[in-house]
Amino acid sequence: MGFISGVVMGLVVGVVIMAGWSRVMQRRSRKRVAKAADIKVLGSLGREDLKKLCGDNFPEWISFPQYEQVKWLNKHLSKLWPFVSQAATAVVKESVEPLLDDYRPPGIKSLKFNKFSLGNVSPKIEGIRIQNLQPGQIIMDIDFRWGGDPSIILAVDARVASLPIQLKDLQVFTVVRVVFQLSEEIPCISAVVVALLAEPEPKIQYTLKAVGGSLTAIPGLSDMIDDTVNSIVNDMLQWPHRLVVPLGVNVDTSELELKPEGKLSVTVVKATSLKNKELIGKSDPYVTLYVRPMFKVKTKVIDDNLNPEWNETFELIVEDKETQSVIFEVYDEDNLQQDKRLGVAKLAVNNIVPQTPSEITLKLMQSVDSLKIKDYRDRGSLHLKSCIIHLPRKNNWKPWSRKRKQ
Ligand SMILES: [Ca+2]
Ligand SMILES: [Ca+2]
Repeated sequence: MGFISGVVMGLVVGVVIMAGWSRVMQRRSRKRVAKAADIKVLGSLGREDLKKLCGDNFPEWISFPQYEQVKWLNKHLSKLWPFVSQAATAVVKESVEPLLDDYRPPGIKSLKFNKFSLGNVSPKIEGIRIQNLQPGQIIMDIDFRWGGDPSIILAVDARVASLPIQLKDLQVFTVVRVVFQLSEEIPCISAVVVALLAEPEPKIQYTLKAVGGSLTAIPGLSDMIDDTVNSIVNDMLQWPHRLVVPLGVNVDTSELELKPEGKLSVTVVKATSLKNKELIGKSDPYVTLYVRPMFKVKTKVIDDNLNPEWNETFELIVEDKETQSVIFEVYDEDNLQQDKRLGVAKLAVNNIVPQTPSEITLKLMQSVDSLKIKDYRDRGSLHLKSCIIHLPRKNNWKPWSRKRKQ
C-alpha cells in the first residue's frame, strides 16, 4: 500500500539526494580530484562523450569507476542513514497518507499511519551500472537492496472491524533507474528522474501482523493489502511511471514527465461460464478495467447471471504502449461483505493492432501475476472488442528525448 511505495520512494529520494550531495562534496575534495585524474575511463562511458555532453566544465564524478563509487556510497549511506531516515520519515508520512486514501480498497473505510519510522538499518547498493547514454542525460541503474527494521503500523478501519496492522520483515530488492538531466550550469544537473525498472521486477516482501487481534477479523485483508501494494508500486514507481525531481528553480521538467501517448477504446462485450460464488442464487458480476489503477472504470452490475452481457465501451489513456497493459477484474457484487473476485485477465497494449477493431477473448485467471497463481481452475472467459486510437502527432512523446545543444 501507500506506505510501501512511500518507503521505497523515501529511500530512493534519500539515496538520490545523498548521491547528489556526496558528489558536491566530492567536487570539493582534493583527494577525490586527485583520484579522478588517475582514472582514465568509466566503464562503457568515454570521457570525450561526457565532455561533449557537458562542455568543458563536466563534473569530475563522472570519471569515477563504478565499483569504487558504490563502496564509497554505501559508506556514506550508512553514516548518513539516521538523518536520511528521519527526514524521509516525515516526508513519507506527509505525502503518503493522502495516497493511502486514494488507493484504499472499497471495503476499507479509512487507512492511516499509527506509527511510521524507517529504522536504523540503511539500504545497500550492490552495484551501479551506467546502462545507456542519451544526449544530455546520464542513466544509472542502481541495484538496490534493503532488509531494514522499519516500524510501520497502519490503522485499518474496515466495514467489519478496526485494527492496527503491523508490517514486519520488510525486504526490498529492485533496480532503481536514475536519470540525471544535465545542464550547463553548475552543479551540472537540472533534474533527476527516478523509477524502478520493471525487469527485473521489483521484489517487495513483508509479513503482516494484527496488533492485539487476528488478521482474519477482516476477511481478505492480506490480499487487499498485497493488491494495494502492487497497485501503488506499479502505478507510481515502476517504469514507465517515474518521479521527477527538479533540482533548482525554474527547471522545466515537462519533457521528462510521462504523458499520454494514445487513447485506447475497449468494449467489454460479455463474460461466459463464470463460476458461481453465491450460496443462494448466482453471482452478480461486473468488470473493472484500467491501465493505471488510479483511473479504474467499471461496468454495470448484472444480477444473478454467470454469462453476463454488458456491451459497454470505455476509453483508457495509454502513456507507454510498449510496457503498459489493460487489467480486467471480474467481481461478484455483494452488499453485505467485500465483493468477491471471480477472475482477472491482462491484455498488453502492445498486442492490440493499431486502428483495427479486433475481437479478443481472454481467459480469466486467479491473478495476473503468474507467480501468485495457486490454482488453474477454469474461471470462464471475458470477451472484448477493442481498437487503439492514437492522439495527434504533436502529442507524441519520445522518452528521454531532449533538445540538442547548438
Ligand atoms: Ca446474486
Ligand atoms: Ca453477489
